[in-house]
Amino acid sequence: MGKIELSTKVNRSLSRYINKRFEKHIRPMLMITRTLLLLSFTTLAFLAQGQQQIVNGSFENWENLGKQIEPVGWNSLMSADLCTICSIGAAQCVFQEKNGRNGKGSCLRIESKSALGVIVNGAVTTGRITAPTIRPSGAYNQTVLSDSEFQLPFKDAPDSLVFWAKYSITDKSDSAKVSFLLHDNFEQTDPPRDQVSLQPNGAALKTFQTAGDWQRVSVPFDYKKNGKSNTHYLLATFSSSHKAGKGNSNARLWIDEVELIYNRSEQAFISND
Ligand SMILES: [Ca+2]
Repeated sequence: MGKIELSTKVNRSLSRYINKRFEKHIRPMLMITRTLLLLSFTTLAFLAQGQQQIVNGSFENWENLGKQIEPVGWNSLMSADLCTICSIGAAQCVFQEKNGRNGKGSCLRIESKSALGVIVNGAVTTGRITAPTIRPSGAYNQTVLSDSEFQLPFKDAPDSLVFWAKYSITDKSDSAKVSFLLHDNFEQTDPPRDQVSLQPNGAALKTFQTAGDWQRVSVPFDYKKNGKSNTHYLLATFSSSHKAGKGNSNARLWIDEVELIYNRSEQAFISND
């Protein structure tokens, strides 16, 4: 066997050996790396679509413990802007209930009351409750642009709002209410007090009861009026009596696990996978 023949044989054997090693060890590693990279990109694409959630939607975090207790991220009558007479009648309407919807953690309890002869609607809001006069129908909630305590900056466009609720009233004397308004860079009011507040970018509104027990409530966002772009804030409110100054002073509303659902992001995630 000549030197050249021997060298060719050795080269072939070496080449076969390298191919075998590549097939056995390197290729699987490359496949795994490729899969991991694909998964990372998919996850990044998924996150980039934005899935902003409500602050403290499970009501586990509370501040000003004691007389003026409020869930973190939310405001009640205790931090409201009230007329002098109204502030005399202002009562604690928002409480931390130890035992959340699933028996763990805590949840929010809102109570309607009777004060100075009128029904005080229990409420929490991401804005500020304002009552310029003692007339209940004049009260409203508002995003306050100059104070970060009374605003929830929000850029996304969720498809629906989902939460767990238990409501004590089962007859016609009262109903609970939820109102989530996505709005532009202005001081949205709820109920609307001006022309611009009448047309939020998106709204999830519902008046409801729960047959006295915990129920999962789902409310779609309606974007028909102004579309999904240009949202700057979310003015969110839960109330234990749906009509201003009316209803049942024994109304009790429990809320837990508030979540915003993004259908389109989930579909994009599935199709990319
Ligand atoms: Ca909870």
